[in-house]
Amino acid sequence: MSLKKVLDVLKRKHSFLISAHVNLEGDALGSELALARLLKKQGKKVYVVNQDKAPLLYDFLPDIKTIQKPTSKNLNFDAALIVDCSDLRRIGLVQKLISKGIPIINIDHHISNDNFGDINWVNLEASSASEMVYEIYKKGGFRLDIEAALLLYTGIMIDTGSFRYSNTSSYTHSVISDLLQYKISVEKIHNQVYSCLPLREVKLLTRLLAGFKIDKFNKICWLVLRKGAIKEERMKTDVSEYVFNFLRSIAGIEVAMIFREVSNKKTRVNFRSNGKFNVSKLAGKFGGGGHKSASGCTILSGLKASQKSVLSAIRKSL
Ligand SMILES: [Mn+2]
Repeated sequence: MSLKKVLDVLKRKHSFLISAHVNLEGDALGSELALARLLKKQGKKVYVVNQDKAPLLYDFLPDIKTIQKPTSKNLNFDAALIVDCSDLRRIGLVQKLISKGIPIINIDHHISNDNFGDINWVNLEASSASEMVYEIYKKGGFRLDIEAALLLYTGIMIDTGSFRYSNTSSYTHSVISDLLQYKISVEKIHNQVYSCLPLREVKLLTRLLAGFKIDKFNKICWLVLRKGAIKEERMKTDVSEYVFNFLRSIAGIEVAMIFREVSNKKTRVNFRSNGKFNVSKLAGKFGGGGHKSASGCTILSGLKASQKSVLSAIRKSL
């Protein structure tokens, strides 16, 4: 079993690079920071390096300030632990820090994972990478503490949409039950993540949402974001979560999407499904990937052409 191999590397090696995907969110952050915490407690040297800055709303997470940018070239480590990534390109610029010969350990739960690691522990049953890091704690005999519990709870909460997506299992709830023994405040975490919007962002959000589109059968809905519609770096929140929550709540909706204009020849598309429709396959048609009910891709065409090709691909398989 690959978890055994992962545990073996964690014990044998002395210094580690840990990274997760670009566009950081709660599961990426929770899993990498909880893993880093475990290793540091064993006296190991750990560098957590991400290409992107964490969204401001995650400032409450323990150890978040220890995350480094991939600028320093002199990081010495003897293994690279990559969490929550379906392929190695997802870590972006952090790739260039990993020299040849350094073993890469792939810890992930995406259906589209391409087994990029020297060791691959890919568990499609896991709700989140954080749930997998929890298993590392348990099977490795490492002791959890309140900080690790908070990190893992946040990661699992984000990836399960607060325990309501189909990836939420009885095991997930048993993990949560254990984490709650560490006296973390569930109410506080939920407020920090979900009730944290500055008024100006709510106003922006309602303005954007007013322009959502829907197909004539009321099954597909989407929002188009022109370049500059959101100054992402100044936002406290990840707008897409709110947009998706809204779009997915329309009765009968099967697929919800956000089209983001990157340039006039490049569009980022994110997909969510309400269960039946497999959006991982859909994203795969455009070179992307993800989960059955949440995925994304980048299309090398403008907003208009991207909408057209995605909509026709959905109609073919609906
Ligand atoms: Mn995840």
